Amino acid sequence: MSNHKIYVTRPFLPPLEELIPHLQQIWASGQLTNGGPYHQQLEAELARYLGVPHVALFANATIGLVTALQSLRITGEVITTPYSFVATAHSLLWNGIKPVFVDIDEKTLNLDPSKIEAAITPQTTAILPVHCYGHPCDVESIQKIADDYNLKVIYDAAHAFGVKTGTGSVLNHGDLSVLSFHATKVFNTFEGGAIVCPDAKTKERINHLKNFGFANETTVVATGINGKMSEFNAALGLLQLKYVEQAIERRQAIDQRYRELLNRCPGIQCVDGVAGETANYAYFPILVGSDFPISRDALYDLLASRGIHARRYFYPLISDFPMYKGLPSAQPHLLPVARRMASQILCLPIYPDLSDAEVETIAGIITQA
Ligand code: T4K
Repeated sequence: MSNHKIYVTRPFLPPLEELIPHLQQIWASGQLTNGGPYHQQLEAELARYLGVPHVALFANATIGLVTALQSLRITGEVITTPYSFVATAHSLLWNGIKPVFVDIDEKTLNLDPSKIEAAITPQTTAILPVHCYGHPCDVESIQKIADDYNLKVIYDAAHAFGVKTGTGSVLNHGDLSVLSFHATKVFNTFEGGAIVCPDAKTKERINHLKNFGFANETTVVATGINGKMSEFNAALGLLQLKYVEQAIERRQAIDQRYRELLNRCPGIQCVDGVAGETANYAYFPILVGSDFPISRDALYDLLASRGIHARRYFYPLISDFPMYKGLPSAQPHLLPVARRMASQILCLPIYPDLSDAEVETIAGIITQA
């Protein structure tokens, strides 16, 4: 294993020979994009699999987020988390919206609902929470605040493919949810994403927005973008869907093995899911505490020196990047929990092809550090 590199993730791929007939079909039809048959089929099958009313496919989640905000005419200020991938906040700036960062909960690492109200101003129009690592936000508390203040809720559900709570798919909460099907995700179409929509009318509006704003051949109803998914990506998605349960089961086994090996390691805390959650095991985050013999960054370097490329998702905080750090809500003292988590977090490799022996090696390096 010494010269074999292990990354934080490796994409799941279906058998190549299963893709060939679909490529032949695409070649024969000449329909490469713009809502072709594979696109329509994947939208229908995903809605069924995920247990959601409607799915609008996208080229990636970032354009999905930008479009979701545009479709609800969100303006002014939006409350969001600093502890996420930078695309979350970028989607606000792309719409000319001011992000207002609110601290996270130390257990779930998601937006802390008890801190949202204090950040609401007359300019606030929406909340953009993230189901970080796929673990559900406190959706009930967030909805209560949104109802009280008449705010929209758009979930960045990039990590939350297939995640359920006691009431079904976590994607059914809020006004819209946005999924990512990037290569690094539990379900991938190489690049891709989707907006989960509550009704056909909303989906129709979103379909216009992702197709330059065209409502028909001659009518443009909005400043839309090109956010469409191609037939290639959609055909691949249909194949991936056949294997996704199997891939999640393998992830679950890896998660369990890491926990057995690391749970009693002083200074290491495995981030837990939320009670009642059906998880997708998208990530395996650990917190490296001050009682661990070496720092988080020293552990990251130690693993890297052994060919294991863990990742510090999410460090630095979004609020520390140059285009955000001048915002009043980005001041470090306002975000103490997010700051502490960003300094302790390390996401360990987890993906279906990771072997038990590799998991044991990784855990061994950590416990012996
Ligand atoms: N919101 C949230 C909360 C997100 O986490 C993301 C994306 C988005 C929105 C936006 O979604 P998209 O617009 O991308 O659909 C990666 C991904 O590029 C990004 O999609 C993801 N979140 C983020 C958490 O992780 P990087 O810069 O860490 O990727 P990279 O290229 O370093 O890949 C990580 C490891 O994965 C590599 O070391 C090796 C492996 N890998 C990666 C790729 C791309 C492969 O084995 N094969 C591959 O093709 O951002």
